[in-house]
Amino acid sequence: MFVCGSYQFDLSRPLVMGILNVTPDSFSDGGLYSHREAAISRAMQLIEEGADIIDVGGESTRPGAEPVSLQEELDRVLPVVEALKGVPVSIDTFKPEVMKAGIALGAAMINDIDALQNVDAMNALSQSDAAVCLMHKKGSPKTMQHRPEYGDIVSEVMEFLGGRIDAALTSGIAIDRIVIDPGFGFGKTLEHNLKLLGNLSEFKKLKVPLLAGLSRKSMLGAITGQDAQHRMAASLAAALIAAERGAAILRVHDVRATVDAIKVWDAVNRGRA
Ligand code: 8Y7
Repeated sequence: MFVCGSYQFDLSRPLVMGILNVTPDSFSDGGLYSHREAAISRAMQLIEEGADIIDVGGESTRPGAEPVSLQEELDRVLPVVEALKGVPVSIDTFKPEVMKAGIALGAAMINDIDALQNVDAMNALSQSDAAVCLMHKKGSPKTMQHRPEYGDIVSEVMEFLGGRIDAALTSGIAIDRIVIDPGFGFGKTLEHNLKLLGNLSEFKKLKVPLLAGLSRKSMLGAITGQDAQHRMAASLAAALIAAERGAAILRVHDVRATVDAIKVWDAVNRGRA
């Protein structure tokens, strides 16, 4: 059982987490009001397409991205969280203030690319009933793609995540609220990413649900030669590979297509639709 605020998921099939970027570059029509409305209607569309959780992000964490001020991030994210009461919402943030304010407005999960390494972030979670995704990255979004090096990537990432699970448990976060993620593309070369995906089932040893974020990532561009707008087929292939290797949550842009792909995968595993 995965407990996410007031929601519970039995994980009998992989969950689909729909990505909702609330950044000016993700909606080209300007103004804060229309921008907000566009984000909310996009969230409703993702739910209608079958998303189990909506991951709302107000700051781009793509390689090379510039940081956003706290106030700007609060202004982008909180109205959307508030409008999505009754929907399982995750907030993609590493800022403790955004975590606290978002949880107070009903967010069920925090997706922290910093894996609660900030003490205030850890406290924000331990004083709540929200779930948390602990993600591995090497370096900061600005610098992480500058020649990342590992000995054995799978064991290094596992060791990090195991340590973060222990820290979260020690601070009082229940095990059924913790999810881990190897952080595809965050300080990893193509080879590193391929090794992590190929060996994803190793992470099951850590005994908490696994989240995989592969949707439209540059590793898929490197494999197929397709630009980000034309990576849906590659993303579906990657999502199914992750599911086959034990991913419990798939973080994706193309919700409807992923839900259909998972239905086929699940029907074959069960021997019935
Ligand atoms: C991931 C993520 C991004 C991921 C988790 C993108 C915020 C880059 N990727 N969070 N965030 N896992 N947990 O291409 O892989 O979506 S941003």
